[in-house]
Amino acid sequence: MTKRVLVLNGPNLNLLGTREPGIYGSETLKDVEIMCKASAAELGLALDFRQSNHEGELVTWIQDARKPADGILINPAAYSHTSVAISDALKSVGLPVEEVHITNFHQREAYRHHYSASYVAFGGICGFGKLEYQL
Ligand code: CA2
Repeated sequence: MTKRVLVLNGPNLNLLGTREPGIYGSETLKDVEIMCKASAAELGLALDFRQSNHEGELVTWIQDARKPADGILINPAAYSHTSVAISDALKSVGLPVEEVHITNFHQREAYRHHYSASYVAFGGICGFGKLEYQL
């Protein structure tokens, strides 16, 4: 049976490719979605790719993923460092979770060094740019 992956992107990732290209690169979120869908097609995965600027909406999507998804790939963006709600939702849904980050936030401001979502993820990678989503 085809495995279904829910790909979630947190706040401001809709701005990818439009601002701060020195940090986040010049590809847009649409480019990332196209790349992910191409990889998913090769691997025989079905992908549902979403972005929200709202913590509660991300929480609801995670809660609702139990039936329509087999796993979650998430870049919680700034909520990575603050959101107990997203962490709790990821834990409660009972699906395998992988956390990705475009930048190596360990080399950035101290307030980015704590991340709560990863307590739940089976793995997490950062610093490989948009390639991470494919990895
Ligand atoms: O490196 C990542 O993927 C981050 O999750 C990106 C978040 C940041 O808060 C995390 O510490 C690390 C920020 C996403 C904002 O994306 C923008 C894209 C273009 C222009 C401005 C923001």
